[in-house]
Amino acid sequence: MRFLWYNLGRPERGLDMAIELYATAGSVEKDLRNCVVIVVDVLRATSVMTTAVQNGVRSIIPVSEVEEAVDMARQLGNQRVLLCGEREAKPIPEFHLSNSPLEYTADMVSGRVMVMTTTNGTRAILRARDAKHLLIGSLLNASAVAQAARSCGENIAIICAGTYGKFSLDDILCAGAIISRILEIDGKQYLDDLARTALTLYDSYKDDLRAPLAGCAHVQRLKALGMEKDIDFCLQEDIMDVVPCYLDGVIRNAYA
Ligand code: 3SL
Ligand code: MG
Repeated sequence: MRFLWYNLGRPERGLDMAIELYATAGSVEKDLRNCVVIVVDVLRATSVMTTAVQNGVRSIIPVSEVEEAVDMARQLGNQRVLLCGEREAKPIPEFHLSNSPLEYTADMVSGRVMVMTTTNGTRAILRARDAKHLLIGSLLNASAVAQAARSCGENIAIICAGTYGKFSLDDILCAGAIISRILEIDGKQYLDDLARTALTLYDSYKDDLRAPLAGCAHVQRLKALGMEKDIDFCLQEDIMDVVPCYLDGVIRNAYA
C-alpha cells in the first residue's frame, strides 16, 4: 500500500510528518530507504536488546539462523562473544544466554559482543535494514526512541515483529505508546489507520497494560513456560534512556 505523501516525500499539507504502522514485518512492502524505522518486539527480542545496550553491551549482531550465529561467533574469534537468542521461546543448546531480559545484567554483558538470533525480532530488524535510520524500540525505552525518531526529521514507519507471521497485541500496544510520546513532542503528525488504532488502544489501557494482554497468544505461551517475570519486566515503561540503532550489520546505542 502506498500513500501519496511517499511520492512527495512529505505528508499532507499542514502536517509535519507521517507515522505509519505495520502489524508484522512480513506485511512491509514499501521501500524504507527514506524512512526512520522503529522495530518493536516487546516479547521479547527488542526488550532484550534495549536492556543489553542499557547495561553496556559493546554491540549486538542480529542474524536469522542459529547456524549463522555460530559461524559469526567463530569468525569473531576471541572478542568475548556471547551467543544469544531463542527458538520456540526456549534457550538454544550451547548458547550463552536465552531470550530473557533478566539474564542481560551489566555483569553479564558489559563490554561484550552479542550475536543474537530470535524467531521474529531479529528477522524483523533484518527485513528493515535498508531504512535510512533503523531504531530498536520497546516499552522500556518508549520515550527515548520516540525522541530519537522525531529528531531524525523523516517520516516514521513502526514495524511490529509480530509472532510467527501474525499480529501480536503486545507490539501494537508498544507502538501506541511510542506514537503517544511522538505526539507529545509534536502533535502535527499524519497517522495511518493502524497507527490511530494503536494509539487508541494504548490510551484506553495505559493505566494497566496487563489487562488487554491477559489472553494474548504469546503471553499465554510465555506464561506456560514459567516466564511471567520476563513479561512483567518487558511491560515497564520508560525505565531506560538508550536507543539501540542498527547500522551496517551492528546494533549499538545511537547516543554512544
Ligand atoms: O520471536 C522473537 O523474536 C522472540 O522475542 C520471541 S520469544 O518471546 O523469545 O519467544
Ligand atoms: Mg514478540
